[in-house]
Amino acid sequence: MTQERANKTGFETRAIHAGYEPDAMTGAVIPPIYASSTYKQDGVGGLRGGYEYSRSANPTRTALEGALAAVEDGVRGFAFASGLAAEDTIIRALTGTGGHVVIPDDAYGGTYRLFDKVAKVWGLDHSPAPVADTEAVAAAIEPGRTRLVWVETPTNPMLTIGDIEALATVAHDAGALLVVDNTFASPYLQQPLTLGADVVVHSTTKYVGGHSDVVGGAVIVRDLELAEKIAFHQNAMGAVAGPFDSFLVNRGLKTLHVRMDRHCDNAERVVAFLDADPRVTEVIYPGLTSHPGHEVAARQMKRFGGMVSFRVAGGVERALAVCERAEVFTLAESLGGIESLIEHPGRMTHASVAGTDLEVPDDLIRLSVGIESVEDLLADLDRALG
Ligand code: P1T
Repeated sequence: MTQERANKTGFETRAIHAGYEPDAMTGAVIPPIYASSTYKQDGVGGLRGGYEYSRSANPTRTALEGALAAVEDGVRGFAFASGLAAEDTIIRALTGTGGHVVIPDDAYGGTYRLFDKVAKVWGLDHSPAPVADTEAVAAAIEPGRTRLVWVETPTNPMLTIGDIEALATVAHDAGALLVVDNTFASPYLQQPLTLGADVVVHSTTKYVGGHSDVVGGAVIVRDLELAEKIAFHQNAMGAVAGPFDSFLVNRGLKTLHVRMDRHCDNAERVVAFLDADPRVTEVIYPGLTSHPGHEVAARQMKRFGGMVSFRVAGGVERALAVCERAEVFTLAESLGGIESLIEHPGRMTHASVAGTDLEVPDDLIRLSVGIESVEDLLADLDRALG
């Protein structure tokens, strides 16, 4: 299928066909792993297909980048060595010293660390604000100085929902850009660029890769001016996804929709189980009508995702014991893979935000609900809760 045609198809068709047409010479249906750092030139500057050196462009990465742009409805996608490498590139490409960014007061601990311990040293200030409260985000913006409004929705790990359309309006009114970390939703459930965001970032390590076998990141933008800036910095800074990793992430993306539907099915069953259990004091899931962001989530997401957070009676000791007793849920950081994971954010993924505005409750447990038999997941949680 031509790319022009692929880009006009449904989500599932784009996930499978966008970014690559069967190789002209061999007919290879899937993008080959081009393990070549450099490319023969037909005379000085005579590049074949624009390929010169694999930091600048590599055909396996190009295929992935085309697919990423297509599934997020952007003009161009970029693949990076990790989610944090993607974030760092956005920060450097779209802000400057003396600038300011509004960040979520609930976000992946590593994202906060990047702003607070790295970008700040180079002269970029930040103000944390609650993404669910558009007015509070607006109040944190410093017109003329704020370059980016950065949000996660749902957030990690509290699953707070921000109204992307409304946040885009307040960012744009102040001359800032809206960046949405779409890692938790995945492009199948939510497409922030279609709601007014300017930049989407992913840790493709998670749902896009989907198999816990690769670390990667992505940036997708809605206009060509932003694409130029990101492209320049991707090449100038060099934190690119290698061809083997690009292959794995692209392979994962092709089944995102089927995996994601099962993640959602299983998460809904897990939520119903936990919600009815007296050993659990609070279940946090945007699909619950009691969740404060439920209506916004229902408007901007196709379904509510595979991430579930909950709090237990008995405080931190009980929370740690539940994490340690689980067997089908593996005790590990990360999320979005086919296997179920359980973790204690306060001591694990969010240890770096202890003592800050982003600190998380110590009786909180985060689940990445996988696609195993749901009965096994429920029995495991029942046993782990003790
Ligand atoms: O780990 P890396 O691929 O560099 O991605 C960083 C990142 C960015 N954004 C969000 C929302 C994330 O959740 C992450 C990584 N998160 C974990 C490793 C975790 O267990 O929460």
